[in-house]
Order: sequence, then structure tokens, then C-alpha cells
Amino acid sequence: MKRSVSALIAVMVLGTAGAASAATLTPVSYVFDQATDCGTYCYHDAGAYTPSGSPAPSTPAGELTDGVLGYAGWAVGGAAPWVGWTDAQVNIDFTFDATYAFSSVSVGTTQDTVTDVVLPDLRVYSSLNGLDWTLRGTLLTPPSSANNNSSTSTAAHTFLTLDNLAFAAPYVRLTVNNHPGYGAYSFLDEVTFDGQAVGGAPEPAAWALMILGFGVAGASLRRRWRALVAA
Ligand SMILES: [Ca+2]
Ligand SMILES: [Ca+2]
Repeated sequence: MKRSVSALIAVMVLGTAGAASAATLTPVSYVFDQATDCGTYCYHDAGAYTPSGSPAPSTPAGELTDGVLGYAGWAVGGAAPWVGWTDAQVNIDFTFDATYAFSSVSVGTTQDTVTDVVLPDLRVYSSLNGLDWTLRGTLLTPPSSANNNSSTSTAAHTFLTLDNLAFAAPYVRLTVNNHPGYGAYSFLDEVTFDGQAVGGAPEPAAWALMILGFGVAGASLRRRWRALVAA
């Protein structure tokens, strides 16, 4: 009877341990190599657009991680929630407060036409020191008019997700490429990360397993002790 109860507890504990807790991971900061040449307009990280010639902000204000989304129609609300570039390729480097094991990166973006604001190609890199980068995932989205939205649509927009990622790092780079020869702009409004902590304190399920292990070891010691006394 006793044995079957502890077997049941072991199964319950193992079941909990198997359901590893992936969570949304929030970076502490990010920077991007946005050029000051924004074409006709600069779609800043903070606020709406400004005419060409205005300096781009040197420090991002955090629109990519503030939880605020735009619509499929980028022009709704003066494009305020969007961060946009005419650069063919932009690197956005995210810094986390510790090393995490990443499983997916999701990017809010939209398209009006393939020759204006176009869905980008995305690449994810990781780094242990913020200097040397290793490619971890690629999501290519060939330009297609099937992805067009009216620039005044209030429908929900696209999220492009790189999943099945498996790397651990404190730095993650997202490279955004707007298909040279097609789009003039890539627009992003949010970047989210899923994963879990590594090398930190054991999770409750791990503690339960350890305590169960101590119990089993203790019981086995007691049995051995009793066997010695009886002999
Ligand atoms: Ca946002
Ligand atoms: Ca903005």
C-alpha cells in the first residue's frame, strides 16, 4: 500500500517536471543601427513620422517591447505604434538581464504593397558577449501581393514567428531585411521572446523531485539500519 502511494506521488511529480514552463521573456534594453537617412519620412521609435531631415532618435524609446500594437493598416493613428526603416537591412540587438534558453521570437509587422511597406525576411542571432553573433534561425517571406493590406485597415496585423529555436544567451539580434529591389520600408511594432531561465534556482517541480529523492534515500538507510540491527 505504502509503496503504491509513493509510486503515485513520483508519477505526479515527474508529470509536473515534464511540463517545463516557457514564459515570455522581456529584454532590459535594445539598440538598432538605424541610419539617419530615412527616405521621405522617419518612422521613429516613439511617436509618429517626421519629415526627412529630422534626426533619427539615437536611443530607442521602447516601442518594440511596450505591448502596444498597430493595425494591419500602418497609417492608422499617424503610424505612431510603428518603427520603420528604409534601410535594406537593420540589426536590432536585445539585451536580457541573464542568460535564457530561447524557444521562439515573434515579430509584429505589416505590408501595404511589395514596393512600399513589405513583410521582411528575418534572421535571429545569439551572442554570449554582445559582440560575436551566431545565426540561430531564418524566416524568409518572399514578397507577395497576397500579403497586401489597405494602409487604413483596422484589422489585426501579421506576426512572423521564428520557432523551434534552441539556444541560450543573454543577447539576441534580430536582423530585418526588406528585400532590396522590392520594399522601401520594413515596419515593426512589437518583438516578443519565449523561453525559460537557465542555471538559476531549481523550479518547484525540481525541488519536489529532490525532496522525494532524500525521502527514498532516508527510507533505504532506515531499512539497511533495521537489517543490521536484526542480524
Ligand atoms: Ca509596440
Ligand atoms: Ca513610432
